[in-house]
Amino acid sequence: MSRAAALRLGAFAGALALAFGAAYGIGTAVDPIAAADTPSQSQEMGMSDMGGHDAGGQLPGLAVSDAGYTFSPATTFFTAGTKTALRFTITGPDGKPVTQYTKTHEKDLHLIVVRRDLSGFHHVHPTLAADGTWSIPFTFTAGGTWRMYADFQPAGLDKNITLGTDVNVSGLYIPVPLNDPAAVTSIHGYDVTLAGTPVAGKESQLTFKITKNGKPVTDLEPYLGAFGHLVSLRSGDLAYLHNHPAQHAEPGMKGGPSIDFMTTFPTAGTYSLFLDFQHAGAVHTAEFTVKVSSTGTTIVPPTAVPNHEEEAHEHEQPVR
Ligand SMILES: [Cu+2]
Repeated sequence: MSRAAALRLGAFAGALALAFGAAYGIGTAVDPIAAADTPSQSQEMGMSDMGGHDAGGQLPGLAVSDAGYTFSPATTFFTAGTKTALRFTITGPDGKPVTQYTKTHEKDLHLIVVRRDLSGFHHVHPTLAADGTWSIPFTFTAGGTWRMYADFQPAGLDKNITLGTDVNVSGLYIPVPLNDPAAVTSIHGYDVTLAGTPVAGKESQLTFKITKNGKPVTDLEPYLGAFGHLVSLRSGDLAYLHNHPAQHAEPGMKGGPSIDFMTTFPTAGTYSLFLDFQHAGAVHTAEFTVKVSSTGTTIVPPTAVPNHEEEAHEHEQPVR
């Protein structure tokens, strides 16, 4: 909106330049540009309104406002490396902050924060104040345009909503390319393999298997009502996919080494998958790049224990 305002201001300045241009002998080049920009921007907005010609209609996470609910951050400007508070409200159809939620995956609201190049993924759970303000201390690790997703279900609504907004973080920005698609990734000494045959537009099962030092991990701890929590984001527009764990987990249960999810990738394309799992009291996030085709591509996990040296070379991401 402020950009549209700036555009209008630009057009106004252009008109002024036109009015006084003759007297001051300055060009009028600004004006045609502003005039040309205005219709192209409204066309663009019209396109995004039609949005969901993907299978399944408008995908979650692409809109800041949907079904009468709006994601309203207190600010969208931050500085990298500075501890700050992420503060926002979800306003309802009555224009007031929502204060009552139905828990999904054991929480009233899940906040996902990731830079638009799909690096720096965080999945956190802010605190709700009585007035409907959500907040959580947070430090953006680097500059760039980041995206925040609020994944929640308002009380009284029979469906889950995921809204997204971009935020601007000043600081050093070096874009990070996605990892190549691979069936194994490593995080904090755990090796996680992925198996499945994702097909665009069809529900398919994804199976993650977790090992440590070559041994299957059989005492995964429940995390958010399951033995893992999976977020998938589509590369290109950062659409947000819901993934449903095939098994439920109660406190005290032990799981692993395999965790299954049912996922529908709406279209062919490249997706980033972020699997959160809990073991020995700590939550770890394994990242995968998955290419999805309309005919189905089988992801074959390696049969042997991963070669750590080769992996470090290929993925450049293990943190040990
Ligand atoms: Cu969550």
